[in-house]
Amino acid sequence: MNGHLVAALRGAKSVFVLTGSGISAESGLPTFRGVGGLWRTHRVEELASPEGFARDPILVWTWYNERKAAHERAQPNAGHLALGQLEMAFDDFTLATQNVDSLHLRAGSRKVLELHGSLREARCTNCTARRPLSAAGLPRDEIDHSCGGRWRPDIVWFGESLPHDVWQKAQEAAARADVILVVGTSAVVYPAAALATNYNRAAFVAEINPETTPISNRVACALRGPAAEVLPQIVDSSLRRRG
Ligand code: BV8
Repeated sequence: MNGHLVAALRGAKSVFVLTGSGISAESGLPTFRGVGGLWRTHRVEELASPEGFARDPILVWTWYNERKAAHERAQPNAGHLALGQLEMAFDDFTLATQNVDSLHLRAGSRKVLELHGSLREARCTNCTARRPLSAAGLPRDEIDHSCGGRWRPDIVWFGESLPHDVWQKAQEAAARADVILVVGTSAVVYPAAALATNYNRAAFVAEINPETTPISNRVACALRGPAAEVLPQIVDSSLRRRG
């Protein structure tokens, strides 16, 4: 295990974690851009954009209903659980996730910022109404809302801003962290990817990812392995005999 990272965590007061779909890969959920990734078999513009939704809301809900059902079948893995443990060891801990699968919450993490929303609810395009999504998502004959708007997934699509308060908190947490863990993200989607290395020159940044990414040359250490294997090792080594 990387001794520098363990030492940095042992001495840290503030920890920030950024996760992407890679941390859920070992829960059986497909990533976006890897082999078999969702963006390899689907067209992003048609499915994860306001224009795509306006053009074909039934296609978009069909896709999100399938993903919602997959989320329900999935279980948090050892990587999610390890981050839940790490959170309990620090008063100042923030986990910002790009994932909409709720697996961090199901793993017991509480200090979670969902940068791109979640698939727990739908919201109306025209009014402030919200409704919970069932395990199967939204019935496709209920897409229209009585106010004249349409129910849409409560997530952030391409070209849409991140929720203001969530984004604010994420920037502040990244800026004050002593250690930043970047787990399971290709670091190509902004502004989320900026949290890894753009807000804090002093933090010890570690990337946990089997592959290299555009930020790999800017991190202090890279652990080239699956999150469900690497994170428990990091957490065990760092929390043992921590003062
Ligand atoms: C914004 C929705 C501006 C939810 C997602 C040109 C035109 C238009 C926009 C842009 C443009 N250029 C740049 C932009 C901005 C755009 C962007 O960044 N585009 C990129 C693709 C170029 N960003 C936006 O549009 C954002 N909004 O900028 O607003 C604005 C400003 C002011 C006013 C108005 C507007 C909104 C971005 C959010 C988009 N929504 N998804 C959903 O459907 O899920 S993005 C989508 O990508 C997911 O949210 C996902 O989380 C995110 C990032 O992907 P990753 O999680 O990193 O997944 P990926 O497959 O890519 O990588 C997985 C990694 O895991 C790999 O590295 C792999 O090696 C690793 N891995 C695999 N197995 C494991 C593992 N790691 C560890 N363990 C393992 N076992």
